[in-house]
Amino acid sequence: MAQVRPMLRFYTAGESHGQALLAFVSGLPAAMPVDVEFINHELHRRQLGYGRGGRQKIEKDRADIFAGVRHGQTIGAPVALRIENRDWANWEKILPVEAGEDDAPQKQLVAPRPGHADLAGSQKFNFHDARYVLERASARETAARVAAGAFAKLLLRQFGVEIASHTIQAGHVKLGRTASWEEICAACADLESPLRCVDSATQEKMKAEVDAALKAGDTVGGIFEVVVHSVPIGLGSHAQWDEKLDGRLAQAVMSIQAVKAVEIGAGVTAAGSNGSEVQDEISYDAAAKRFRRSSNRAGGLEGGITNGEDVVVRGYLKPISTLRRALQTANMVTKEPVQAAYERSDWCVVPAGGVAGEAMVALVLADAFLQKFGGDSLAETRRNFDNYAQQIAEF
Ligand code: EPS
Repeated sequence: MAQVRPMLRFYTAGESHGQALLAFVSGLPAAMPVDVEFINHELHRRQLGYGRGGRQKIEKDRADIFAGVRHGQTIGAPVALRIENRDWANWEKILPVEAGEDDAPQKQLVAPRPGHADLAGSQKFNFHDARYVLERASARETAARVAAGAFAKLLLRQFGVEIASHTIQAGHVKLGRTASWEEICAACADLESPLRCVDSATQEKMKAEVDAALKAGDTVGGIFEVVVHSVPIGLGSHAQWDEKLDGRLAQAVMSIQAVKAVEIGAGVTAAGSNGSEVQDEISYDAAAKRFRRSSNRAGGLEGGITNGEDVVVRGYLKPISTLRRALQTANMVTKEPVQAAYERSDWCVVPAGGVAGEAMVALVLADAFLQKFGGDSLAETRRNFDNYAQQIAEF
């Protein structure tokens, strides 16, 4: 089953405790300005958040660009970048590239942690040690996605499209109201915000929930909401299953570690409502010469096509699978019942999940954007975009 060939492709490589994480981005138009400080700021945002483990105290994620960018702009060649793992200094002897001595230190993991890739991955790759599997399955990989996503954001920004996220649930505590675009942007700009929640009273309750989980040796999940503002009408298509942008966004966000459900707009509540309660009615504003919708329950997507309203995508994160109060498991070698291994871990990752969600949404939208407008240089993309904007204005 062939899927639409992406215009913007990206890959990541790298293990949590290897030398570095790598990201490759191919398909960006030439002469797009690249603000390295912005990319590093995005990486920094991903490292923040209440409920993180000790790793973020070790790392200072920064993108080292090796290819595709010269004199501050893209050159129409694939972009390659590296994010150093500072923790590698502590793992060099444990995970060397070369074949090691038999008595070299090892950190085998034979008591697979329920909920992680540990057991299924070990069975699939035929290792009786989950080390290699967990090294790659780790959410540390999202740093590379965020760096790739920053390039997608830089492209979209050229056309006025902005992406932000906020936390709408942590543990059992849920934000009980909608948030405005301005509030979400303010929460994103506030790097001191512990959970990136727009409502301070709710955020305090969320913090208490995270504290209680830590005390109990437990973890919490939650929901992040990614919002895309000033989206052009007409990205994605209703014409074929794999062209539908809602489906592509769902796949991208679902692929983020610990995400177990994705919602577009008010999709979850809509399922339990009547049709008259969930549609967004249409009117025409003659003065502004544009169509308007009375609400945005569709989350900016109708028929898999952007409709010009904000695109709203929610990622539902299960609580992190590593528990200090370990769960029951079976030893992969002896098959005896044992307690699951404990590896240093976070106990709440909702705000970081939101930053990874922004990156994935940006990559999908930038891809759909280039499918619609194409262009080998930014100037060509802009000509195509402006021409289409004229069509929409005259519709
Ligand atoms: C992460 C780095 C990891 C974990 C976390 C995400 O580092 P370490 O394993 O050395 O502590 O803190 O990964 C997970 C919680 C997970 O389950 O994969 C990061 O940089 O985001």
